[in-house]
Amino acid sequence: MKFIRVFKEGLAADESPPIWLMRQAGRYLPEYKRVRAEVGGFLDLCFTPDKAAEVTLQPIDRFDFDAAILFSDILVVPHALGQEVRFVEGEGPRLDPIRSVSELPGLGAGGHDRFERVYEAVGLIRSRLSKDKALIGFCGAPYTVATYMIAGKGSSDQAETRKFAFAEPEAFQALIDQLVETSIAYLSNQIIAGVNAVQIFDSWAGPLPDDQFERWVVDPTKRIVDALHAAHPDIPVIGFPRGAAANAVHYIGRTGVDGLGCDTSMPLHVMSGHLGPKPIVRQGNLDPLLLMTGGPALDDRIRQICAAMRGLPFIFNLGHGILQWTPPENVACLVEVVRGAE
Ligand code: 1CP
Repeated sequence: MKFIRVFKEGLAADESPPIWLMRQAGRYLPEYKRVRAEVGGFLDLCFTPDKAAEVTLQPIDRFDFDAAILFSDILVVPHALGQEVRFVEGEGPRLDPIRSVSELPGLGAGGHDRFERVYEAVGLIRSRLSKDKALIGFCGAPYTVATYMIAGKGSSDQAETRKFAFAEPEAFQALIDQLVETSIAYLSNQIIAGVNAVQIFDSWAGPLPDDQFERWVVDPTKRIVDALHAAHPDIPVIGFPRGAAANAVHYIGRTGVDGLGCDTSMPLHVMSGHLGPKPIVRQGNLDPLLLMTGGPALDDRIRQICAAMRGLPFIFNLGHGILQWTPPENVACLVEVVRGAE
Protein backbone atom coordinates (compact mmCIF):
# COMPACT_ATOMS: atom_id res chain seq x y z
CA MET A 1 0.00 0.00 0.00
CA LYS A 2 1.84 3.02 -1.27
CA PHE A 3 -0.49 5.33 0.70
CA ILE A 4 0.52 3.75 4.02
CA ARG A 5 4.18 3.37 3.04
CA VAL A 6 4.44 7.17 2.79
CA PHE A 7 3.74 7.40 6.54
CA LYS A 8 6.19 4.64 7.48
CA GLU A 9 9.09 5.25 5.09
CA GLY A 10 8.41 8.33 2.98
CA LEU A 11 8.89 8.38 -0.79
CA ALA A 12 11.96 7.99 -2.97
CA ALA A 13 12.92 11.04 -5.05
CA ASP A 14 12.00 9.25 -8.29
CA GLU A 15 8.58 8.05 -7.09
CA SER A 16 5.24 9.69 -7.87
CA PRO A 17 3.05 10.41 -4.82
CA PRO A 18 -0.05 8.38 -4.01
CA ILE A 19 -3.24 10.21 -4.92
CA TRP A 20 -6.86 10.48 -3.76
CA LEU A 21 -9.26 13.45 -3.72
CA MET A 22 -11.43 14.83 -0.95
CA ARG A 23 -15.10 14.13 -1.78
CA GLN A 24 -13.99 11.85 -4.60
CA ALA A 25 -17.34 10.03 -4.52
CA GLY A 26 -20.11 12.41 -5.42
CA ARG A 27 -22.32 14.25 -7.84
CA TYR A 28 -19.67 14.93 -10.52
CA LEU A 29 -19.89 11.19 -11.32
CA PRO A 30 -22.90 9.98 -13.36
CA GLU A 31 -22.64 6.54 -11.74
CA TYR A 32 -22.98 8.20 -8.29
CA LYS A 33 -26.05 10.15 -9.36
CA ARG A 34 -27.63 6.91 -10.58
CA VAL A 35 -27.20 5.15 -7.22
CA ARG A 36 -28.22 8.30 -5.30
CA ALA A 37 -31.47 8.54 -7.32
CA GLU A 38 -32.16 4.83 -6.83
CA VAL A 39 -31.69 4.93 -3.04
CA GLY A 40 -33.51 8.24 -2.48
CA GLY A 41 -32.28 10.15 0.57
CA PHE A 42 -28.65 11.00 1.18
CA LEU A 43 -28.71 9.55 4.71
CA ASP A 44 -30.33 6.38 3.37
CA LEU A 45 -27.32 6.04 1.12
CA CYS A 46 -24.93 6.52 4.07
CA PHE A 47 -26.80 3.92 6.14
CA THR A 48 -27.27 1.25 3.44
CA PRO A 49 -23.95 -0.63 3.66
CA ASP A 50 -24.09 -2.26 0.23
CA LYS A 51 -24.89 1.04 -1.55
CA ALA A 52 -22.42 3.07 0.55
CA ALA A 53 -19.77 0.48 -0.41
CA GLU A 54 -20.74 0.71 -4.08
CA VAL A 55 -20.36 4.51 -4.28
CA THR A 56 -17.13 4.42 -2.22
CA LEU A 57 -15.59 2.12 -4.82
CA GLN A 58 -16.84 3.97 -7.93
CA PRO A 59 -13.98 6.51 -8.08
CA ILE A 60 -11.41 3.73 -7.51
CA ASP A 61 -12.83 1.71 -10.39
CA ARG A 62 -12.90 4.73 -12.66
CA PHE A 63 -9.62 6.50 -11.75
CA ASP A 64 -7.52 3.88 -9.94
CA PHE A 65 -6.83 6.20 -6.97
CA ASP A 66 -4.46 4.88 -4.28
CA ALA A 67 -7.05 5.26 -1.53
CA ALA A 68 -10.81 5.02 -1.10
CA ILE A 69 -12.59 7.16 1.47
CA LEU A 70 -15.61 5.74 3.24
CA PHE A 71 -18.77 7.24 1.79
CA SER A 72 -20.54 9.00 4.64
CA ASP A 73 -20.78 12.55 5.96
CA ILE A 74 -19.50 14.47 8.97
CA LEU A 75 -23.14 15.11 9.99
CA VAL A 76 -23.95 11.45 10.70
CA VAL A 77 -22.50 12.13 14.16
CA PRO A 78 -25.09 14.76 15.23
CA HIS A 79 -27.72 12.59 13.56
CA ALA A 80 -26.67 9.56 15.62
CA LEU A 81 -26.66 11.73 18.76
CA GLY A 82 -30.33 12.44 18.14
CA GLN A 83 -30.32 15.79 16.33
CA GLU A 84 -32.69 16.08 13.36
CA VAL A 85 -30.56 16.22 10.16
CA ARG A 86 -31.95 16.55 6.61
CA PHE A 87 -30.18 16.86 3.29
CA VAL A 88 -32.15 19.21 1.09
CA GLU A 89 -31.57 18.78 -2.65
CA GLY A 90 -29.66 21.77 -4.02
CA GLU A 91 -29.36 23.43 -0.58
CA GLY A 92 -27.13 21.17 1.50
CA PRO A 93 -27.62 19.93 5.04
CA ARG A 94 -30.26 21.36 7.40
CA LEU A 95 -30.34 20.58 11.15
CA ASP A 96 -32.75 21.59 13.90
CA PRO A 97 -30.33 23.94 15.70
CA ILE A 98 -29.37 23.16 19.29
CA ARG A 99 -27.67 25.31 21.93
CA SER A 100 -26.89 22.77 24.58
CA VAL A 101 -25.68 19.22 24.87
CA SER A 102 -28.67 18.54 27.13
CA GLU A 103 -30.94 18.93 24.09
CA LEU A 104 -29.41 15.76 22.64
CA PRO A 105 -30.79 12.37 23.62
CA GLY A 106 -27.32 10.88 23.02
CA LEU A 107 -26.22 7.73 21.26
CA GLY A 108 -28.49 5.45 23.27
CA ALA A 109 -31.58 6.45 21.29
CA GLY A 110 -30.84 4.40 18.15
CA GLY A 111 -27.54 6.10 17.31
CA HIS A 112 -25.47 2.98 17.89
CA ASP A 113 -27.51 1.13 15.26
CA ARG A 114 -26.80 3.86 12.70
CA PHE A 115 -23.07 3.67 13.40
CA GLU A 116 -23.23 -0.14 13.14
CA ARG A 117 -24.33 0.26 9.53
CA VAL A 118 -21.33 2.50 8.84
CA TYR A 119 -18.99 -0.12 10.33
CA GLU A 120 -20.70 -2.77 8.23
CA ALA A 121 -20.05 -0.63 5.13
CA VAL A 122 -16.37 -0.39 6.13
CA GLY A 123 -16.11 -4.19 6.34
CA LEU A 124 -17.75 -4.61 2.94
CA ILE A 125 -15.56 -1.98 1.27
CA ARG A 126 -12.38 -3.43 2.75
CA SER A 127 -13.30 -6.91 1.51
CA ARG A 128 -14.01 -5.61 -2.01
CA LEU A 129 -11.10 -3.18 -2.28
CA SER A 130 -7.81 -4.34 -3.76
CA LYS A 131 -5.11 -5.07 -1.14
CA ASP A 132 -2.79 -2.38 -2.51
CA LYS A 133 -5.37 0.39 -1.93
CA ALA A 134 -5.91 2.05 1.44
CA LEU A 135 -9.33 2.69 2.94
CA ILE A 136 -9.62 6.00 4.78
CA GLY A 137 -12.17 6.49 7.56
CA PHE A 138 -13.14 9.94 8.78
CA CYS A 139 -15.13 12.20 11.01
CA GLY A 140 -15.65 15.93 11.25
CA ALA A 141 -13.57 17.67 13.92
CA PRO A 142 -15.63 18.66 16.97
CA TYR A 143 -15.45 22.38 16.19
CA THR A 144 -16.60 22.06 12.57
CA VAL A 145 -19.40 19.63 13.48
CA ALA A 146 -20.51 21.99 16.28
CA THR A 147 -20.81 24.88 13.78
CA TYR A 148 -23.49 22.91 11.90
CA MET A 149 -25.21 21.80 15.12
CA ILE A 150 -25.53 25.37 16.37
CA ALA A 151 -26.33 27.22 13.11
CA GLY A 152 -28.43 24.39 11.67
CA LYS A 153 -26.64 24.73 8.32
CA GLY A 154 -23.36 25.72 6.70
CA SER A 155 -22.43 29.38 6.99
CA SER A 156 -19.64 31.39 5.47
CA ASP A 157 -18.39 33.02 8.70
CA GLN A 158 -19.69 30.68 11.48
CA ALA A 159 -20.59 33.87 13.38
CA GLU A 160 -23.38 32.28 15.38
CA THR A 161 -21.12 29.55 16.71
CA ARG A 162 -18.23 31.90 17.44
CA LYS A 163 -20.50 34.28 19.34
CA PHE A 164 -21.93 31.36 21.31
CA ALA A 165 -18.42 30.11 22.20
CA PHE A 166 -17.47 33.60 23.46
CA ALA A 167 -20.71 34.11 25.38
CA GLU A 168 -21.18 30.62 26.85
CA PRO A 169 -17.83 28.86 26.89
CA GLU A 170 -18.93 26.21 29.42
CA ALA A 171 -21.95 25.15 27.39
CA PHE A 172 -19.86 25.10 24.22
CA GLN A 173 -17.16 23.08 26.02
CA ALA A 174 -19.75 20.49 27.05
CA LEU A 175 -20.85 20.12 23.42
CA ILE A 176 -17.23 19.82 22.22
CA ASP A 177 -16.51 17.23 24.95
CA GLN A 178 -19.47 15.14 23.82
CA LEU A 179 -18.19 15.31 20.23
CA VAL A 180 -14.65 14.37 21.30
CA GLU A 181 -15.88 11.26 23.09
CA THR A 182 -18.23 10.25 20.29
CA SER A 183 -15.56 10.84 17.63
CA ILE A 184 -13.02 8.69 19.48
CA ALA A 185 -15.48 5.80 19.68
CA TYR A 186 -16.66 6.31 16.09
CA LEU A 187 -13.14 6.38 14.59
CA SER A 188 -11.91 3.49 16.78
CA ASN A 189 -14.77 1.35 15.57
CA GLN A 190 -14.10 2.31 11.94
CA ILE A 191 -10.49 1.16 12.51
CA ILE A 192 -11.63 -2.11 14.09
CA ALA A 193 -13.95 -2.63 11.10
CA GLY A 194 -11.03 -2.24 8.68
CA VAL A 195 -10.01 1.32 7.73
CA ASN A 196 -6.24 1.80 7.28
CA ALA A 197 -6.03 5.51 8.14
CA VAL A 198 -8.38 8.24 9.34
CA GLN A 199 -8.86 11.90 8.52
CA ILE A 200 -10.34 14.55 10.80
CA PHE A 201 -12.02 17.28 8.71
CA ASP A 202 -11.88 20.71 10.38
CA SER A 203 -13.22 22.70 7.43
CA TRP A 204 -14.07 25.81 9.47
CA ALA A 205 -11.03 25.98 11.79
CA GLY A 206 -9.42 28.85 9.86
CA PRO A 207 -11.14 32.03 11.09
CA LEU A 208 -10.58 31.43 14.82
CA PRO A 209 -8.27 33.77 16.82
CA ASP A 210 -5.33 31.89 18.33
CA ASP A 211 -6.73 31.39 21.85
CA GLN A 212 -10.01 30.07 20.40
CA PHE A 213 -8.11 27.93 17.89
CA GLU A 214 -6.19 26.43 20.81
CA ARG A 215 -9.28 25.63 22.85
CA TRP A 216 -11.74 24.50 20.17
CA VAL A 217 -9.46 23.06 17.48
CA VAL A 218 -6.08 22.03 18.90
CA ASP A 219 -7.15 20.67 22.28
CA PRO A 220 -10.11 18.52 21.10
CA THR A 221 -8.09 17.21 18.14
CA LYS A 222 -5.19 16.30 20.43
CA ARG A 223 -7.55 14.33 22.67
CA ILE A 224 -8.84 12.36 19.68
CA VAL A 225 -5.34 11.76 18.26
CA ASP A 226 -3.92 10.69 21.66
CA ALA A 227 -6.74 8.20 22.20
CA LEU A 228 -6.41 6.74 18.71
CA HIS A 229 -2.61 6.50 18.90
CA ALA A 230 -2.87 4.74 22.28
CA ALA A 231 -5.39 2.18 21.02
CA HIS A 232 -4.23 1.83 17.38
CA PRO A 233 -0.57 2.91 17.17
CA ASP A 234 -0.14 1.79 13.53
CA ILE A 235 -3.03 3.78 12.09
CA PRO A 236 -2.06 7.19 10.65
CA VAL A 237 -4.23 10.15 11.58
CA ILE A 238 -4.49 13.05 9.11
CA GLY A 239 -5.71 16.43 10.34
CA PHE A 240 -7.26 18.93 7.94
CA PRO A 241 -7.50 22.29 9.74
CA ARG A 242 -8.63 24.22 6.69
CA GLY A 243 -7.37 27.80 6.66
CA ALA A 244 -5.10 27.29 9.70
CA ALA A 245 -2.36 29.25 7.91
CA ALA A 246 0.24 30.43 10.48
CA ASN A 247 -1.35 28.13 13.11
CA ALA A 248 -0.54 24.99 11.10
CA VAL A 249 2.90 24.27 12.58
CA HIS A 250 1.57 24.70 16.10
CA TYR A 251 -1.39 22.43 15.23
CA ILE A 252 0.97 19.69 14.03
CA GLY A 253 3.23 19.95 17.08
CA ARG A 254 0.47 19.96 19.69
CA THR A 255 -2.05 17.54 18.20
CA GLY A 256 0.48 14.90 17.15
CA VAL A 257 -1.24 14.19 13.82
CA ASP A 258 0.75 12.04 11.37
CA GLY A 259 -0.38 13.94 8.28
CA LEU A 260 -1.46 17.48 7.50
CA GLY A 261 -4.17 18.17 4.93
CA CYS A 262 -3.06 21.43 3.31
CA ASP A 263 -5.67 23.77 1.88
CA THR A 264 -5.39 25.65 -1.40
CA SER A 265 -3.96 28.81 0.16
CA MET A 266 -0.94 27.14 1.76
CA PRO A 267 2.15 28.23 -0.22
CA LEU A 268 4.20 25.37 -1.65
CA HIS A 269 7.35 26.72 0.03
CA VAL A 270 5.59 26.35 3.41
CA MET A 271 4.11 22.95 2.57
CA SER A 272 7.54 21.65 1.50
CA GLY A 273 9.45 23.43 4.27
CA HIS A 274 10.21 22.64 7.89
CA LEU A 275 6.95 21.88 9.69
CA GLY A 276 8.38 20.99 13.10
CA PRO A 277 10.57 18.32 14.71
CA LYS A 278 8.34 15.33 13.92
CA PRO A 279 8.27 13.92 10.37
CA ILE A 280 4.90 14.83 8.90
CA VAL A 281 3.13 13.68 5.75
CA ARG A 282 1.82 16.57 3.66
CA GLN A 283 -1.37 16.16 1.69
CA GLY A 284 -2.90 18.61 -0.79
CA ASN A 285 -3.35 21.13 -2.25
CA LEU A 286 -4.52 21.61 -5.84
CA ASP A 287 -7.28 24.21 -6.23
CA PRO A 288 -10.59 22.40 -6.94
CA LEU A 289 -11.56 25.28 -9.24
CA LEU A 290 -8.51 24.64 -11.38
CA LEU A 291 -9.37 20.94 -11.58
CA MET A 292 -12.84 21.95 -12.73
CA THR A 293 -11.41 24.39 -15.29
CA GLY A 294 -8.80 22.04 -16.76
CA GLY A 295 -6.47 22.80 -19.68
CA PRO A 296 -2.77 23.69 -19.73
CA ALA A 297 -2.96 25.72 -16.48
CA LEU A 298 -4.07 22.56 -14.68
CA ASP A 299 -1.25 20.56 -16.19
CA ASP A 300 1.32 23.20 -15.19
CA ARG A 301 0.13 23.48 -11.61
CA ILE A 302 0.09 19.68 -11.08
CA ARG A 303 3.72 19.54 -12.25
CA GLN A 304 4.63 22.50 -10.05
CA ILE A 305 3.15 20.84 -6.95
CA CYS A 306 4.83 17.50 -7.70
CA ALA A 307 8.19 19.19 -8.30
CA ALA A 308 7.99 21.18 -5.04
CA MET A 309 7.09 18.08 -3.03
CA ARG A 310 9.48 15.61 -4.71
CA GLY A 311 11.23 13.30 -2.25
CA LEU A 312 9.11 14.47 0.68
CA PRO A 313 6.44 12.33 2.37
CA PHE A 314 3.55 13.58 0.23
CA ILE A 315 0.05 12.53 -0.84
CA PHE A 316 -1.43 14.34 -3.83
CA ASN A 317 -4.91 15.74 -3.15
CA LEU A 318 -7.02 18.84 -3.61
CA GLY A 319 -6.95 21.79 -1.19
CA HIS A 320 -10.69 21.24 -0.55
CA GLY A 321 -13.44 18.93 -1.83
CA ILE A 322 -14.03 18.29 -5.51
CA LEU A 323 -16.72 20.52 -7.07
CA GLN A 324 -19.81 18.89 -8.50
CA TRP A 325 -19.39 20.49 -11.94
CA THR A 326 -15.90 18.98 -12.41
CA PRO A 327 -15.63 17.05 -15.70
CA PRO A 328 -14.56 13.47 -14.86
CA GLU A 329 -12.10 13.66 -17.83
CA ASN A 330 -10.13 16.33 -15.93
CA VAL A 331 -9.78 13.94 -13.00
CA ALA A 332 -8.51 11.17 -15.28
CA CYS A 333 -6.03 13.64 -16.74
CA LEU A 334 -4.89 14.68 -13.25
CA VAL A 335 -4.11 11.09 -12.25
CA GLU A 336 -2.18 10.54 -15.48
CA VAL A 337 -0.05 13.66 -15.01
CA VAL A 338 0.68 12.89 -11.33
CA ARG A 339 1.70 9.31 -12.18
CA GLY A 340 3.65 10.51 -15.21
CA ALA A 341 5.68 12.76 -12.95
CA GLU A 342 7.48 9.59 -11.73
O1 1CP B 1 -26.83 14.89 -2.54
C1 1CP B 1 -25.68 14.56 -2.34
O2 1CP B 1 -25.15 13.66 -2.96
C2 1CP B 1 -25.03 15.39 -1.26
C3 1CP B 1 -23.65 15.88 -1.49
C4 1CP B 1 -22.74 15.34 -0.38
C5 1CP B 1 -21.78 14.32 -0.50
C6 1CP B 1 -21.43 13.55 -1.74
C7 1CP B 1 -22.75 15.75 0.97
C8 1CP B 1 -23.63 16.76 1.60
N1 1CP B 1 -21.81 14.99 1.65
C9 1CP B 1 -21.19 14.13 0.80
C10 1CP B 1 -20.18 13.12 1.13
C11 1CP B 1 -19.05 13.51 2.00
N2 1CP B 1 -18.99 14.56 2.86
C12 1CP B 1 -17.85 12.77 2.11
C13 1CP B 1 -17.69 11.43 1.40
C14 1CP B 1 -16.45 10.84 1.10
C15 1CP B 1 -15.69 11.45 -0.05
O3 1CP B 1 -15.90 11.02 -1.19
O4 1CP B 1 -14.81 12.30 0.20
C16 1CP B 1 -17.03 13.47 3.02
C17 1CP B 1 -15.61 13.15 3.45
C18 1CP B 1 -17.75 14.58 3.49
C19 1CP B 1 -17.24 15.54 4.49
C20 1CP B 1 -17.99 16.78 4.76
N3 1CP B 1 -19.35 17.00 4.77
C21 1CP B 1 -17.36 18.00 5.16
C22 1CP B 1 -15.88 18.16 5.37
C23 1CP B 1 -15.13 18.39 4.11
C24 1CP B 1 -15.43 19.66 3.37
O5 1CP B 1 -15.82 19.55 2.18
O6 1CP B 1 -15.26 20.77 3.93
C25 1CP B 1 -18.37 18.96 5.36
C26 1CP B 1 -18.18 20.41 5.78
C27 1CP B 1 -19.63 18.32 5.12
C28 1CP B 1 -20.98 18.93 5.27
C29 1CP B 1 -21.75 18.79 4.01
N4 1CP B 1 -22.35 17.63 3.61
C30 1CP B 1 -22.92 17.80 2.38
C31 1CP B 1 -22.66 19.15 1.97
C32 1CP B 1 -23.12 19.76 0.70
C33 1CP B 1 -21.89 19.75 3.00
C34 1CP B 1 -21.35 21.19 3.04
C35 1CP B 1 -22.46 22.11 3.27
C36 1CP B 1 -22.16 23.52 3.69
O7 1CP B 1 -21.21 23.80 4.44
O8 1CP B 1 -22.98 24.36 3.31
